Amino acid sequence: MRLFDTSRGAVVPFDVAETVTMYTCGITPYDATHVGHAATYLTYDVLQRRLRDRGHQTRCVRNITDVDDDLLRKARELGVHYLDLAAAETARFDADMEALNVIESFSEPRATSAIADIRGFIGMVLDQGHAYVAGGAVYFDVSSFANFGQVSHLDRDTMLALAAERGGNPGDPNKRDPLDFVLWQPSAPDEPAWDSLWGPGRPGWHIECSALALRELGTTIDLHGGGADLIFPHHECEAAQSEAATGERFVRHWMHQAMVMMDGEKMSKSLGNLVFVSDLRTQWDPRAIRLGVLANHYRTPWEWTDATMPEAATRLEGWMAATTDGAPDSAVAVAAVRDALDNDLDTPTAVAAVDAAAADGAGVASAAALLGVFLTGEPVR
Ligand code: 5CA
Ligand code: ZN
Repeated sequence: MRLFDTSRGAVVPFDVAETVTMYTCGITPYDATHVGHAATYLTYDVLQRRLRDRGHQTRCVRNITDVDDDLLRKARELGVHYLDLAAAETARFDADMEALNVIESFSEPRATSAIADIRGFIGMVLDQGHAYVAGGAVYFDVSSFANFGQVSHLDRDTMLALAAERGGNPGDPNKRDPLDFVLWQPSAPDEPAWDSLWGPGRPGWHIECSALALRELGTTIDLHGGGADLIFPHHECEAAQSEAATGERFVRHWMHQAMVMMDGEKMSKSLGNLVFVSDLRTQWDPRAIRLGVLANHYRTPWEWTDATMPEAATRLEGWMAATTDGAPDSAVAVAAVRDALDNDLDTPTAVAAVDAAAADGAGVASAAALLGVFLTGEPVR
């Protein structure tokens, strides 16, 4: 199997042992799940299905960011406890993932479950001389880590611009370098705070994923995923602090889902150009939602339009119509889907192969199942 690796910038062999360890960045539960989130989790779902088909076991951890600036702001606006908001939105997310038949995570740990792990992890980074304490906060010292840039390969100006845009607060006067990032920070008066050696506070964003990956999967993981919007700063910072803490390689393979767009911009909660999975589910078969996403390649940004769902529903009908009692199940389509998925998870080619077999009147239940679309019998999760 070959997959594009963000860090190496090329499609490379994905060589793994029998058990494959994966970590994908999960949701910040302050609003409902949109199609962009769903695309990310469907991509790692299809990857896991093919790995299992190839005889591997997969362990995919997906965190829940249940303490964070956006979540705290929304809870404040609504006048509810942030953990109540997080629990309600996590339950909606779980229902969406179940409807889309996304394989259950190996574990789904919440950031607030990891405060002790995070404090210990920050201690490791400090002990190794890669962090400093200033103003009740702990910062990662980017100048101490020669490999900063190993994931994103961005130049310093681009890093600074992205850090400013994505909550990195480069103007913080306590920082020695504007690219330094926070591992622990003092909480505002109405925010949750936990005791620590550096004063009461809460974790920085990146640290939860490093601490949880280490706790749940160990020092080095086979594959780390998430949307391409996380390459910098989130994944770059994760890699730096994890390798600074353990002295070992953090991730063997970085795989990123390109952005799903709407009206020419990244689909996002903050811009409001979004389509919620829970709304789509009231109108469409969830298998068609899955097909609407998988008709696009994970590495190319694509636009969600009004035509996406009708096209996907027509496709699903065609597959179902071909898969009637007595129609032979197409072995050609199964082989073509496997080949396409092994070639950098080329789901559009896989979907087209199933279309072709169905158009010839062959049954496509086995081929569709490789994509997580169950035309007959009970769905497998
Ligand atoms: N909790 C953090 C990660 S630790 C976070 O980014 N949460 S999120 O709710 O904003 O996004 C959840 C996942 O969906 C992330 O992997 C993110 O990269 C991905 N994502 C967000 N928007 C899109 C989009 N428009 N297209 C594809 N993936 C997206
Ligand atoms: Zn993350």
